Amino acid sequence: MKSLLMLIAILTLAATAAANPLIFCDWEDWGCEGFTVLATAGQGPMPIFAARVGAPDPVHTMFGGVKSLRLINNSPDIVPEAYISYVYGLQPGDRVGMEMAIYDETPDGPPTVSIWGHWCLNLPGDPHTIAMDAGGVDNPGTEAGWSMVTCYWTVPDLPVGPGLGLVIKVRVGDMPGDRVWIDDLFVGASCHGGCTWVSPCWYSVENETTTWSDVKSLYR
Ligand SMILES: [Ca+2]
Ligand SMILES: [Ca+2]
Repeated sequence: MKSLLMLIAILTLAATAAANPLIFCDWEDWGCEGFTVLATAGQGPMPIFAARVGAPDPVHTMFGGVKSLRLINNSPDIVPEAYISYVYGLQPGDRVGMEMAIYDETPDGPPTVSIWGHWCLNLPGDPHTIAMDAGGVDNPGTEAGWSMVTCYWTVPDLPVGPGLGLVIKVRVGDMPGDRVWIDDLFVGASCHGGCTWVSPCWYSVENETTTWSDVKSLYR
């Protein structure tokens, strides 16, 4: 929770931001029924098996809920990726922040999990074209079980256009059958020109401002 509040504070304090959105996705029935991930990348027609699951699979319960998202590697030679959020309409210098719960059964070894991003010029229509790698965090968990992971990106000097944005993704390594779980995804951005956010659960539109209080009020 501390890092989440920091995420909000950093994005809110961005000096000339026109909007400070925050979207939330928890893969529960009320917001995400039928939805798992936005897209996948890797080998074959289904490089990751993505499913909304409940007990006995692990579920992150900090904010309530009975479901999480399970990701299983199905890509023999390339580490597959699950795309979980897009933010576009960005400009160089804008910031994007993300916090999410990750369940890694093996913090010191495979299966591995990474939170990664790539910059794209063609969102939302073609999220697979990579204009530039955006980096991320490898194996963020420090102990077996759930870890809250935070990551920030600043838009580099790329051609400005309506499709300039960030694809946030989860990499699941290293072998077919390896699995991780994620839950309770927050994505915020400081957008100088207004931007659009997409997640498997909710869609946010330009200039819509969703605050942490708004999110919490939906779950009382
Ligand atoms: Ca959940
Ligand atoms: Ca691991």
